[in-house]
Amino acid sequence: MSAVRGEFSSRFGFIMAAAGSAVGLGNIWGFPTQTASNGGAAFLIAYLVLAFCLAYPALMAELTIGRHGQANAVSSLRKISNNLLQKRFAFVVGFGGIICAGLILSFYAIVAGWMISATLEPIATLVGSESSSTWLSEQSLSRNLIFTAGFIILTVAIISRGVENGIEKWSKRLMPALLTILFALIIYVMMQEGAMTGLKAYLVPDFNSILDPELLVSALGQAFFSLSLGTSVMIIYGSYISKKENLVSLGAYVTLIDVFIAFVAGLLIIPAMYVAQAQGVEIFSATGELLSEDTLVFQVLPALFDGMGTIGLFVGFAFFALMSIAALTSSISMLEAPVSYAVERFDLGRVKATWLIGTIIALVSFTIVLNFNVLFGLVIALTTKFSQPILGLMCCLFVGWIWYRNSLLNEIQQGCPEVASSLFWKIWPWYIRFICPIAIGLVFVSSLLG
Ligand code: ILE
Repeated sequence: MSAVRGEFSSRFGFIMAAAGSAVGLGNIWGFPTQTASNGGAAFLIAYLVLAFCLAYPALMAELTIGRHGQANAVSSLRKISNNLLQKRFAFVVGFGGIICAGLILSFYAIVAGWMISATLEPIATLVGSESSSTWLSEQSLSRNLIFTAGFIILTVAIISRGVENGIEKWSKRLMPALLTILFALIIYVMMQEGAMTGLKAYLVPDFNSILDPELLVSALGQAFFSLSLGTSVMIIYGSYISKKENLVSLGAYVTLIDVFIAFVAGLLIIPAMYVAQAQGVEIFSATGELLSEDTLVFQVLPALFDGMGTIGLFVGFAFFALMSIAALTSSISMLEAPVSYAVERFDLGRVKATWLIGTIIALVSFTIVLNFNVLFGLVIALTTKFSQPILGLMCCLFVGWIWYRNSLLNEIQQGCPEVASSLFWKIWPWYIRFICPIAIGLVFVSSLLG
């Protein structure tokens, strides 16, 4: 074991880091496009309810496992296991989450690479370098490999500096930058023609679709993905929280920020779609359905920015910088999951472990880039559709069925004595035992059938 474990130095630092992990492409790209294709505000309401009623309790399960274990995901799960069989199960769940995080990072880095090249493209246009601008804007092997590698190096550089000087310091810088750009863009888009129609579509619910099972399943899936559940990340971030901290309120802040940013991103993306529509870019079919979720960010919105002239260059720059920052704060958490394990299990130095794992992940990313049509969709489906819900479910089973109720509640009570007298926390272990696994199982089965 390494001599001194890292720890977040402040509440604010933890909240920024965990919210940074949660707030990613899932919020700024996934949530608004899902909302637009699933009945607007009805999806928003379902998402809000499910995020607080199901995803928050599951997030608390993962944070509590980590804070109790004060170790990487595998060791933390082992500490609450009572026999050899359970310890084996702990390894499967913890190590499975670590692999899942690494695989998510390997496709996330490719998408983030596109975001960074799209951020640089307006700069190349502004300085008049047409050849660079064309290279940056077109899909090519060289561009994709270079920017994927660049993004992984950036992630490695932050993680190799450790918890306080790496994760915490950079999350504290990047998250406020993300919020500033997001709000500046919203103000700009709201002033354009067509924005109000978009706002109405986003905020006025069609109550007929709110109980549509497909909508509920998508909303729950989105809530779990967005809180980075089932990837060991929240276990490892939980392990860096001091015993004096109030875990209950920390988890609530993270959920609130995650939901808030998804909501606010909707205020940007959905009105922007209607602004684009007003400017003649085709977004919706004659029956009002979103034409394509995949092309929205890389074709529809850039077409909108192009139509704005020079100011569009600045808006495009800000938009893709926002996406790149959101991706970076999530990717550092995905790398921390395997790195913390390697450091503690094999007694490797942090810098060495980070570069080693970063290199392995880069090799996986390159393999995906080189076999894009076959592997890209496959890795996304494997991690987000299968592994995340299954591992998230297993974490709930661990806390609900294996961890002794008293020891579990004792852990949460440290730093939050009110838990002892709260009805919610009396019910919570049952929730984690029955309701969360059933709900996650439902999402999983429906996504298999869907
Ligand atoms: N939570 C992030 C997102 O919403 C990632 C999920 C890390 C796997 O994009």
